[in-house]
Amino acid sequence: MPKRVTRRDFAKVAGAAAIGASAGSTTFAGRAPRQTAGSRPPQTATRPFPDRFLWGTATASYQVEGAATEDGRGPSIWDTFSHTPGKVVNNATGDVADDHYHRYKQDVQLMKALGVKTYRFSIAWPRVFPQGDGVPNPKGLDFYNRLVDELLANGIEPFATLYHWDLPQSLQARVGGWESQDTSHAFANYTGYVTKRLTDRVKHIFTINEFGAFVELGYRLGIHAPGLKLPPGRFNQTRHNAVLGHGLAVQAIRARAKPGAKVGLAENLAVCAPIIETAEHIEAATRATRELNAQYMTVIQEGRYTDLYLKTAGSDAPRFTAAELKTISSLLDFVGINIYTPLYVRADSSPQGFQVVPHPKSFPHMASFWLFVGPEALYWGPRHVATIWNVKDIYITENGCSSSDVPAGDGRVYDTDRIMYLRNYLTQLQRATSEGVPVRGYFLWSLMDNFEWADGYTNRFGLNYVDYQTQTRTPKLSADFYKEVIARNAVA
Ligand code: GBH
Repeated sequence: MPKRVTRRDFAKVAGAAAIGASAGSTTFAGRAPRQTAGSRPPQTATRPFPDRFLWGTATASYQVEGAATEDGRGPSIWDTFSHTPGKVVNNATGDVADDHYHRYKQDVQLMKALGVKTYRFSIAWPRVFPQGDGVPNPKGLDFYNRLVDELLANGIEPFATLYHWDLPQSLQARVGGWESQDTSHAFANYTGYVTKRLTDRVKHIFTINEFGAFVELGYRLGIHAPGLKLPPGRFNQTRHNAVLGHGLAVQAIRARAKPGAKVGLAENLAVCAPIIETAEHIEAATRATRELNAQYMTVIQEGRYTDLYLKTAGSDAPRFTAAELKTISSLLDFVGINIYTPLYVRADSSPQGFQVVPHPKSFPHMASFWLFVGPEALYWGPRHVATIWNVKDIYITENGCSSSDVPAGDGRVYDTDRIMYLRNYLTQLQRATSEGVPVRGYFLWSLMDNFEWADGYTNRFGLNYVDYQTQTRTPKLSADFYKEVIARNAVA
């Protein structure tokens, strides 16, 4: 009796063949290519990105640096939160993370190997002002001076974010963090200090990363630092204080920057994709994008809260002055949007005129359960920003995904799912740029695996695999893919 081939056997054989092929198998060598239309190489050259498109990668201070108590760094709310048992998966902390504080030169070489032209990093406020305000700590800023110099020496343009969630713990303890406008003013002060010292070399500054994440998760849902669940009135005021901090920072940057420095923000816009691309659904998705970003991007762009937001909040609406709204909507030089997943919207007969359609249970997602695969987000996100607010310079400041990366026998990670995700998303981004949507660059999240906030080290987003025991970095297959995209300036 011949042995029955089970599904598992079949998968093994198929898997072995796949690895063989990627290692340069010669199985098909010597065979004359058949001259059919299908045997022509894929026409990627017809799907190029604009000239001088800026390809980059991104990270954030608390997620990669480690060195939590070195050179005078004060504690941040993420030190406190991650050291509170039960808040982060496996009680992981960013004490060491990727040890990037000590290994930044090696990490710049990883960027160089990819061929990226730019790198987006964030500055840890508590390194520069250990108490959040008061006496600065020049040794803390020195790290960023060294990093910037190393990047420039390797031909990589630095883009710096001033706030990626590591609020000085002292401000949280003394004034309640973003619950108080003292924090908004302290942020502007810190911003001015850094701007004066870095903008001779750093020409692109982002104020704040993702209001839509750190305010909501940290002050309403309690699953990020500082872990609060504020009632609606206090919470809406916290949202307002955060965008006010952004506006004050824009003014501080304008006042202290060296010539040629530009300012923007990096927001995780709620991107509404029309469920079907018809005029009525597109109109509904556009309206939904304005409304669902009312507390952050919309007020920053328009200088007013939407009627629907204020009406829905009722007596819990934030208190604000006309002068504050003017500050919040200070003109920006560019807009950065972090895009991972869309919301699917359709037109309906409700008063608001749209419905967000929930995902069915079978909707595919990446390793993070929230990361539904919706490549159209990278088309509709920048397109909405350009059409709704007439923005002329847009950057995709984050896009990428988590995969259940496991090193194979040869030590490499064959993350075909990440490549699938990236190829589909980049195809949609190219669709946008080919229609003239003014996207100037793209920062892939992330250069390497890192501390994924409340998920600890369980979800990996890197192009480079990090062995946290040895701090070894190994390029994944997706690093080869991204390198090819950059080299061709086209989807590979
Ligand atoms: C970005 O946020 C962050 O800027 C970056 O630091 C992070 O590493 C990266 O994404 C990957 O996650 O589990 O229900 O709490 C992306 C927007 C908003 C997505 C919060 C995850 C948490 C969902 N994030 N969301 S939940």
